[in-house]
Amino acid sequence: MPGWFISLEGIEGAGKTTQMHLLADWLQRQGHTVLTTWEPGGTELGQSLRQLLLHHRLPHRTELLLYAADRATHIAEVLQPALQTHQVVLCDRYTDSTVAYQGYGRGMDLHLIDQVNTIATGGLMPDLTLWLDVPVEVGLRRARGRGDLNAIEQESFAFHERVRQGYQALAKQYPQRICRIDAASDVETVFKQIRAAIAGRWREPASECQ
Ligand code: Z5A
Repeated sequence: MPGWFISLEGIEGAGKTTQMHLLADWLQRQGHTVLTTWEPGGTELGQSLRQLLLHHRLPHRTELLLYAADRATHIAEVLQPALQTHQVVLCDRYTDSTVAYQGYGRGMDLHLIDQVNTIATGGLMPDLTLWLDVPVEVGLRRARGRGDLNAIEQESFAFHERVRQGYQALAKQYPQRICRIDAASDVETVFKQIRAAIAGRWREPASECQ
């Protein structure tokens, strides 16, 4: 397999990080070289941006541009080099997070967000996006069970509902790229769906997930 780019998306507590590590192990056991990474914060500069983004209340445009700066750096320093050397890249959040959180959550103009995403990515999009979908009450219960809440986790229930609706809209808009995974069940059941989605995509690269 040449370089393959898979992003994992969803609201807080959807299980992205848990599933990304299971998936990395599974792919490695099949002989693939796998890189796991995340946004915001997948580079040294990104770590500083992450601190600003998650621990301060910033004006919305500032927030949007900092996510874009994090992404442009991440692509140049991490994603492109890995894809060029034929690795499988698993990325915890990417451009769909910006659409869902800044667009649907914050209510920023979706066209503006697309423009900023295009500038940041130069058009690099995942081959496959696994959208781990959970009801907001389930995701927040899991995330809040861990203690300290960051600025976004402290947003209202309605904010997180809008974010989830953003993912629903994206999945409808890009059915070939985005696979909805029912992430409300136990870890192994969720992982089984992910393996099936990936196997389906390998068999039929142009197929729709839903
Ligand atoms: N953000 C943005 O606004 N715009 C952007 O463009 C980008 C990001 C790129 C990043 O935070 C924040 O940045 C994010 C959006 C914003 N919002 N917040 N906050 P983050 O990276 O720190 O947080 P996160 O991505 O939301 O991660 P998370 O809360 O850790 O969720 P997760 O990775 O999906 O879940 P997890 O860590 O795998 O699991 C959470 C807990 O649930 C943990 O205790 C697990 O053991 C448990 N878990 C996992 N799966 C299950 C199942 N299936 N059943 C039961 N329990 C489970």
